Amino acid sequence: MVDAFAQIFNDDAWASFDPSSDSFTIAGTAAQIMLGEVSGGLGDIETVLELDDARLTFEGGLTDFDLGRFTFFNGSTLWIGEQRSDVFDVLRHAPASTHADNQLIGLDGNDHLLGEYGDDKIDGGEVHDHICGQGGDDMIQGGAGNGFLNGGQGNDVLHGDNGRDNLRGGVAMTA
Ligand SMILES: [Ca+2]
Ligand SMILES: [Ca+2]
Ligand SMILES: [Ca+2]
Repeated sequence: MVDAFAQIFNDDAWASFDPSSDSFTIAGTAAQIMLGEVSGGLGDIETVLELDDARLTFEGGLTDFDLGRFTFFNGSTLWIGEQRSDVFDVLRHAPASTHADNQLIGLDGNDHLLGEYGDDKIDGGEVHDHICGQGGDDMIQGGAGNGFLNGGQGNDVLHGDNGRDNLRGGVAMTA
């Protein structure tokens, strides 16, 4: 959190912090941010949130990341799964974000992830994930393991990564 505060005070153009609610407002969409784990000074895992050249660092890994503390531009949703098989469908689980550019991170487990009309960024993580970007120009990453990736409509970018993947850029599938 020390790093986070230093960054906020140095540059409040991209992120602002509300101490009364202990929450951050990010001046970018959930799909625009880069989120990843790094090892901190004492070998502890930290999560780094980056937007362009600015970054915030938080104690703990992605599964410890408290999503409730963040608000992203245009009502977009950031969602991170557990280390098991998760289902996340933007239309069902984040209906206010169906036209926003969302980011879904499946992590471990056979995840079933569905974007909606926005330009979504979806990363299945490990094992056999089933991902559909639906409308919009989506960025889809299968991660390790056999995946089923479907971009739906729009100019999508699909990365199968390791494993035997089934990639489809064409028409949206029915959920
Ligand atoms: Ca989409
Ligand atoms: Ca997964
Ligand atoms: Ca798409």
